[in-house]
Amino acid sequence: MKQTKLLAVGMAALAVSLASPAAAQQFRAADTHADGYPTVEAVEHMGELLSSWTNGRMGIQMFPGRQLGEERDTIEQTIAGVIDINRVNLAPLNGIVPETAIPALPFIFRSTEHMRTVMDGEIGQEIMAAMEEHGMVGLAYYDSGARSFYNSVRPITSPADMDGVRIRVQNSDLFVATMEALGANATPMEFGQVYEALANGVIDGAENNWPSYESTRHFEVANHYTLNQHSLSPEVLVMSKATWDGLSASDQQLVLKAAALSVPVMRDLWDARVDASRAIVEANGNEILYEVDKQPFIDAMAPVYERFAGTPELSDLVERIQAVGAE
Ligand code: BDP
Repeated sequence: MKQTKLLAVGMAALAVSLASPAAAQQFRAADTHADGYPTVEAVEHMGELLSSWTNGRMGIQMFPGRQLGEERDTIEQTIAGVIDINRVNLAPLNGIVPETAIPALPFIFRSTEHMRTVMDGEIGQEIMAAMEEHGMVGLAYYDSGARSFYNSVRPITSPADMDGVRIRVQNSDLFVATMEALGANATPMEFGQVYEALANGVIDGAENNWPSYESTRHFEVANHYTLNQHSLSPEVLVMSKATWDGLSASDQQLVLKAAALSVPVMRDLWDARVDASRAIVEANGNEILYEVDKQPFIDAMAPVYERFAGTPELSDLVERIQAVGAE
């Protein structure tokens, strides 16, 4: 009897160890977006690559939809080594890594092509390198389209229309300053709280790209969308430095390779999702201003550049970005 029991325990232990080899490493990954969002799918793709290359020794366990918290919390947990991989926008990193504010500056990029050329090149690498002393290792940049204003009060046709409008922004002083330079009242708030705040009238509006405006259903409670495209602030995929340091050099290379291969996957999914989201919002009958004169918005940004790119190093970075040739 005793022996049978021991045998059963032994068999069970064997089954567990076969199912999950002792050395298996499932990186815990966080994303504020729900299942099916392009960033979530891209990181899942990265996990499949890692797992197939290593026979399941490395992989990714994705926690989408804020299961591990809002972005500010997940960033803290990533730095602490509790979360291994985190996909966030650059904006909530602005207060931790000053260099990340530069690609998030309003109107710094001329186009998506310009943004991709900069972020995929030397400058993007430099900004990732700056994250390391803050406990994060940059793995890849993803697209985030263009952020534009939406609100429930009136169509925004010029900065004058922003006067006194209460706009939610990400947890970034840069975004607060951007709204204030336009005369709006900025309210930093976590992404997951915005729908309710819009619905209850605590705020009048927010700013985001097509897929976020649609997937959050903000478009149902904030009818006016103006495509002023003030920020192309990209998404970034980071690994906790604590996790990274625990990997062998060859595993680190595999992680980087899988992340790099997830970028074109993300971008294809993104382009399709932008079209799909736009179609949903248009079918809802929202008031969308496609063409807006950006110049008055750009002109109002001088104090923002002065404050966030004021040091010689950061203003040099701005100039180098502007000098990068792309459409
Ligand atoms: C979305 C980004 C997400 C941010 C969100 C926000 O993908 O990372 O959390 O905007 O506005 O576009 O908070």
